Parts: sequence; C-alpha cells; structure tokens
Amino acid sequence: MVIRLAFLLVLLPVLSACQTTPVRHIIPQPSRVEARTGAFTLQADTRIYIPADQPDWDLPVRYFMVLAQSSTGYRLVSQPFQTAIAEPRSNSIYFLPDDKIATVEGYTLEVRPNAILIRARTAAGAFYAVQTLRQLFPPAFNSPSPVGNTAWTAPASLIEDAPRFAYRGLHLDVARHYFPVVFVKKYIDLLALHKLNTFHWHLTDDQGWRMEIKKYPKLQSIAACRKETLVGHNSDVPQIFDGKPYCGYYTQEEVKEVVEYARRRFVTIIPEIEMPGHAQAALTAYPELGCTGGPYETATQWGVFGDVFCAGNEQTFAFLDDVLTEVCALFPGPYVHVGGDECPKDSWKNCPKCQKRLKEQHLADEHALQSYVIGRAEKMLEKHGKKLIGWDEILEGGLAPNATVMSWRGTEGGIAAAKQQHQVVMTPGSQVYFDYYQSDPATEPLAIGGSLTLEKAYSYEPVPESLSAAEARYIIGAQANIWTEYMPTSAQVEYMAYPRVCALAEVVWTAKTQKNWPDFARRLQTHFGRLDALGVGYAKSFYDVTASFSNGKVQLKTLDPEVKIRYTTNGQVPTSGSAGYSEPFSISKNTTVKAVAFADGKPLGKTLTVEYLVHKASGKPYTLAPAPDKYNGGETYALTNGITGSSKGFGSWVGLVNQDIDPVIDLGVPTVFSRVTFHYLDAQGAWIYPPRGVEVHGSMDGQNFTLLQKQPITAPVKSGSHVETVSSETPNAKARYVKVVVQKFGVIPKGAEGEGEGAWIFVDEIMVE
Ligand code: TNX
Repeated sequence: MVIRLAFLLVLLPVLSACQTTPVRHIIPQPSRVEARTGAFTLQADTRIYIPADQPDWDLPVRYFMVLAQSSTGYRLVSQPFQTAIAEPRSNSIYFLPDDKIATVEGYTLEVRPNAILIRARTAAGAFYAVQTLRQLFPPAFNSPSPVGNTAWTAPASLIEDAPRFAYRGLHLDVARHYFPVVFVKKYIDLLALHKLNTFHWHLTDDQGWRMEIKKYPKLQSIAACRKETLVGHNSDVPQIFDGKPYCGYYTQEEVKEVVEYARRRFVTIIPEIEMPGHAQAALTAYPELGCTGGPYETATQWGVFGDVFCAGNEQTFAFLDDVLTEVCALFPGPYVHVGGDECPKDSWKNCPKCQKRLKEQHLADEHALQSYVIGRAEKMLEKHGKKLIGWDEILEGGLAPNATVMSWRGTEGGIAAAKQQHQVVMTPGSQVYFDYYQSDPATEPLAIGGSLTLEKAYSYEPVPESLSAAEARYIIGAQANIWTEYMPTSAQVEYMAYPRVCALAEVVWTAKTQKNWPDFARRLQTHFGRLDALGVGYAKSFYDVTASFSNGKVQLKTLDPEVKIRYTTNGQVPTSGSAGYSEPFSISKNTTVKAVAFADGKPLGKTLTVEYLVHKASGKPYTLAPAPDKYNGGETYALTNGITGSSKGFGSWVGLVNQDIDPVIDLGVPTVFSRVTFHYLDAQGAWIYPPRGVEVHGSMDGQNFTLLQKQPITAPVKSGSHVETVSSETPNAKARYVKVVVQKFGVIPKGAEGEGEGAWIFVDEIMVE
C-alpha cells in the first residue's frame, strides 16, 4: 500500500502533464486556476452536503440546485452534515465554511473526480464559487429548461479566487425607459453570473418618476407619465415625436420583490432619487416645488433641463425628506444615491427665495447652494442610518461630510474626492458608458454617440496613476452605466450591456496582473455559449470587421483574433467563397471594400462596407496642432485615411471646439495637383457648425508656405445633420507639403441649442487631386 502510494506520487507529475483536463474558460478570470486529472460528473443522485449551523449558506446551495435542476432535470437532494469531514463521500458536493479563506468574498473550489469541495469564509464567497462552478460544466448547464443527452462533467481543478474591488457595480436607467420587473430580475441574475455585487437603480429623472411613494400619489398618476417620446436622436433638427403617452412605475410591493431577489444573489441595490436637477417629472406633479411654480411638463426629449427643485423653498426639503424616508425603508443597503449631476443654476439665480437662502446661509454662490441641498439630504439619510452617494458634481461648492462620489465626467472628480479622503466609485464616460456605440454607427442601432468597443471597456483601469497608495484605497471599485435614452426595449438594453459587462466583470474582479485581452477574447467564445443558453441577446460586434488605411494599403481586423475575414473589392457581399484576408492589400483607385468574419462557413458579424477615395494624399501622414482628443477620427491619420465621415456617427470625424483645423500634409515628394477637397459635418443640434472658410497653402520645405487658394464657405440651409463638400481649385500647383486651414465657426448664435458656447467644427477626408 505504502509502496503503491510512493509509486503514484512519482508518477503523478508525469500523468498530470499529459492527462489534465483543460479547465473550461471562466469569466471573470479567477486568481488561480490549476488543472488536474480527470473530471467530476454530476448525476441524478449526486448528494449536496451543507453546513448544519449556517442558515445563510442556504442561498448559494439553493441557487446551485435550482440552476442544476433547470438544465439537467436532476432533482438533487441536500443534507446537512454536523462535523468536519475526514474524507469526502464520493458523488457529492460539499459546501464548507472555512475561516482560513482570507477574504469575505473569496473562495476555493476544488473539483475532484469523485467530489466537489467549496470552501469560503462567508455565504457570499460560496455564492461566487457556485458562479464559477456553473462555468465549469458545459455551457448548456445554464439553460433554463432541461437539455437531454449531455454529460454534465466539470474538469478536475483547483481554483482559488477573490475579488480585486469590494464595489462592483452595474447601473440601469429606468426613467428614460421603463423595464418590467421580470427583466430587472434577469438583469440582476446576470450581474450575479459576472460576480458583480451592486445594482444602481436610477429611478427618477426628467422623463419619468418610476417608484411608488405613498405620501405623494401624483408621482404615480402624473410624474410616471410623459405625453410622448422623441423619435430619433436628440440632436436631430427638426425633432420628431411619437405622439404616444408613455407611463410606468414600480409599486412598493414590486420594489420589495426586487430587493429580495437581489439579496438572494448577494447583490445590493442602490436606489437613485435625483436632486436637485433632473427633477422635471416630479415638478410636473408638484409644481410648487419649482422656483417659478410651473406649470411644468414631464420631459419628452433627452438632455439637461433648467427647471429644478427650488432650493429656497422649505417645502422642497419636506418633500425630499418624506421621499427618502420611504426609500430608506425599502432598501436595506447602506447607500442611497441622490444624483446631484447636471443641475443648471439659472432658475436659482432668478429666484428671490433661493437668493434669500444664499444670503442667510452665507453661501458664496449657487454651487454652494447645491452643496447646501446635498448636505441636507445627507442629514436626512443619516437619520435612517444610510450613507449618501452622488455624481461628481457634488464636489462643486464643497463635499457633504461623509459623501461617496461617483466619478463620471472623467476621472478628475474621483481623484479630487480620494485626495479629500472620500470614498469613490469610478465610472468615467469614456470607458464604462455602455450607452455609447460599440461598433460602427453606420451598422448599429441608434445610440447616444461616442465609441466604446469591447476592447476599450476591457482596458479600463479604475485606479488613476496619479494617486498615492494611500489615496488609491479610497477607490472602492467601478461601475458601468446604462442610460436608456436610446434603449426603448429590454432587448436593446441587453444588446448594449453584453458582452461589455463581461469585460467590466474582469475590470473589477480580476487582479490587474491577471488581465489579458487576447486570453479574454478566447474565453469569451465559450462564455457566449452560456449567454446563448441564458437567452441573452448580446451584441456580436466582437466579430465585426474594422478597416484602416495607410501607405496605400487596406488593413482589416476583428476584435476576435481567431476568425477568418473574407472580403470583396467589387461591391458584392462577401460569401464563404470570397477571398480570405491574410495581409494588408493595395488599392490604387476609388474602391468599395466589403468584409465579414466567417467561422464554419457562416458569417458571424455584420458586413463592413467602406468606400475608399484614393487620391494623392491618401494614406499620407500630417501634423495637426492642437491635436483633437475626443473626436480624433478613430485613427492617427483620419483626415487622409480614404474615408469620409457620415452623418450617422461622429466616430470618423476630426473635431475641435472653437478652433481652426489646419493640418500640414506631407505628400512625401513634390507633387503636382489642381484641386483640394474636404468634407464637413453640419449638425447644429449637436453644436457642430459649418466652417467659415478655407485656405490652401503649399510648401516645398515645410517651412515657407505660399497661399494657393482661399474661399469663404456659405453653408446651404438644410434640416437635420448633413455632410457637405468644399473644393478649392489650385491650377498647376506643385508642393510637397499642403497646409489646409479650415476656419472655425466661432460662438453659437442666440436662440440656438448651446448659445454662447464655442461651436465645434468637424472635418474629414481631405483629398488632394
Ligand atoms: C449624463 S452621467 C447623465 C445622464 C445621461 C447620460 C447619457 C450623469 C450623471 N448624467 O443623465 O443619461 O449622460 O450618457
């Protein structure tokens, strides 16, 4: 016996090197995964052993049993065990409380061929072990109905795991659009699958108040409704409305049901009641709470509205106190979110009561008055033992003493708050606003704007480099936000959220050193199978082809490195028989490139269509100072990449605010040309205006320039956003360097959206012919 064991020990490393079963891909990636030999097979008579003296461990155990029963059809049985086990019984799964596990939400999961052992310090840790375990079985294990003919095996392995951040959040705006309770529950289930633990429920806004407040019935009868809704983008001129009333709210009974549902999944809900801005729906119901007394109308379009809660009126504070009292009674979590974002101060400036309050309280300005409102809200919450959390505008005019800050306008707010020793949740627009486009706007459903690919979401690092180690400890985690102006249906929410939430999961759970994009991209393929089983309508833009152009060559790429791209250059839709892409290819005349990713002979993503304009400057480098940051055209030399921007999205345009766009293009050698053409976008609803004029200069040395042509621009008057073309004739010109000065518009005129602000100009493809 002893001899046999020794023999085995010698042999084991050899065996495991060749016989370990690969561990199925897990998202988010655990701290440590060790593959071992063999596999565990779940059977109809697998026994589940649960600790006798830990009633809260019932939650992870039940969660597992319900999940397993749905897909396998097995009616698993659990039974308590009293004392520590010496040797696990075979064909069993053990849930083992273990004080030696270092962290509250950490766990170890050991899969042996004959038993599965889950160890955790708390029930939460055991719950996350279950979330990992469900990923070790075949993807169909996640199906809500029985799937026959499957071997329910999990590869033998040892997994040790713990989260990087304590706060791992996902937000949902139910004010712009209302989503039914069944969907909110599915949303929470998906949070749990991805080991997120906080659901930020944005319940009120200008366009609707969505939570029942018993003391204020008009919040239900009036504020939960708007008379109609904008169709199309907010920046469209003219705006079009659907003419249909839109209503919806959650009763307090439904709220309780959702809170309990979340509790059983170790998800804490943070309810958000917006104040003092984003309050137009509430004012419509109770106009006496506004500065002018109304009448007001629940907003029917998107944006920021000037009518806000009156800060000079005591009635406002009584109302907020009553509302928060009912909110605190329903939500057991430690935080209540009071908004605080985007509150225009004009109505307070013109309001005698607000000005009186300002003087009485010795407040410096209206920002200090906003801090006064938030400070009072904090006291209201403290009576109920709750902590205040708000958007980063609550920093302006001074932070309430114990406030937690959600940094959304970039990271500066978060950095400032951490330096003031306040807790921070990072949620910057550019990396975790999942209402932005995830792929080419030309082929995507209408979204708010911006560009946020899966890869960019994945690359997010929540701790800003500028913080010291001590300051960094105030960053308690990160969150992605789903604002639903452009998501009228639950299906659309899922499409925008997934798979970007999978990337977020890894941002907040996985250790920084363990993050690895190519590896994630590979694991995601397996994960898609789980999302399919769960009926999640995720976006497939992972497979969309993108193109770039330099030195006369077109380069094609997908986020998924492993699929085959097929393309055509004759305008036809690529089929499985079209040319396969292997390396950048040349084009020498105007060409339409179409490309799509294939696997097993089937197209995976959408078909990319790019119309390339080939001219003497295509693919040529240029210098541009100041360089655009937000609208940089999506690649380094966007102005000469062969593609003109479209009126559908801003992604490929180069844009600057109140500044000329004046690139110096290097054609490489002295070149003869007779015309220089550029395109601009006119979208005045989005503050994007036509340039005033254009100048073309030429130079042989890049130092001394000669003016070749100069002309003013008179933009045609058209509605909606549109692309215009401007050509400058430069007969017999010869130059190596061409400088094109596209002149800024200046300040937005009175009466227009954004009046008094500097206008943007958007320029794309500068053609030299
Ligand atoms: C800004 S983020 C808002 C929301 C909008 C969102 C759209 C924040 C605190 N305020 O009201 O829905 O942008 O991306």
